[in-house]
Amino acid sequence: MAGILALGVAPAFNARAAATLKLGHLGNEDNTWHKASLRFAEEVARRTGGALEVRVFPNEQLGKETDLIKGIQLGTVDFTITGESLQNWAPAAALLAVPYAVRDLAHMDRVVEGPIGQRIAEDISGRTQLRPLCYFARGPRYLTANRACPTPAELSGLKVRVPNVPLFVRFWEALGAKATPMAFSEVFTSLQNHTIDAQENPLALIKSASFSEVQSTINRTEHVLSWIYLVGGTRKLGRLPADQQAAVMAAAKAAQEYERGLFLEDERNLASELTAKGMTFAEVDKAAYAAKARDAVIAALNADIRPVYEQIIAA
Ligand code: 2Q2
Repeated sequence: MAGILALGVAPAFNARAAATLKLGHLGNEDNTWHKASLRFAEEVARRTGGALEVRVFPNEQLGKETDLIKGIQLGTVDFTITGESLQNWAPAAALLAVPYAVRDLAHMDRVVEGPIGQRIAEDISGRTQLRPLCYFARGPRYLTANRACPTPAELSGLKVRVPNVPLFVRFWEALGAKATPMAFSEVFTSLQNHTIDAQENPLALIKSASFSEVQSTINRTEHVLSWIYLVGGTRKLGRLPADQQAAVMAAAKAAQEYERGLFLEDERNLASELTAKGMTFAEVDKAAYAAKARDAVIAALNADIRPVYEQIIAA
């Protein structure tokens, strides 16, 4: 038997062997992004009869968000979860996360699933070689700090970490803060050693990253409502047989539906869970935040995407 395997059967066996694809993201194991990624991997395996295996790496283990984007372009990583950081390659990706543009979840779904979302996704695919496969809704972003910031006046000189998103830098600078771009995996330690004073994120990431240990106050800024894409490398995906490509797309849709259930459940509980961990919610004058940053936000959008911003507001 050993001889037969060595001579004739091995190639056939190889042809059936699983190809392994890698998915890296910044959330930890408790985050819905991770759970949805695991579901995506299961669905891909099931729908390809095990021919494709997706390995999932949380916590920026496989690289920081920007490195993962570059890794997909180079072909060393296959999938990640990303959004407005893609504005460094595709200006339209800024439209995912314009401060005070998307009003609620229904508005977000209309935008993403309609022609505006299609235009954004096409711009991303065309300019980055990353193809959006499905999207996950996110809760509003809140400013956390060790004090209440009811109006922009309290932000003067405050060192606020932002992701590598030029639009966010402009927004926080317009509000008077010192915006500091930094990878997500460095935020906890930087808050702990006071390299930065504050950060801003949806409650889900505030909780899963344990920011309650280093930040006392969640300011109800709710300044950005955005979604995020599960993306795959256009080139690598394009080389898969058509049935496997279809399986990956179907698996992504299944992961999206699964994540939405987890997201809604999370949103119901996050505020009380964070309060139980000792964080305090502080009211803010959102209109004052929005008004002070409005001109800077519009100026930060490229002229050719400004009309799309107007369409988002009107949608
Ligand atoms: O704070 C973070 O790093 C995330 O919430 C980012 O907003 C998010 O990953 C974006 O950088 C998406 O491109």
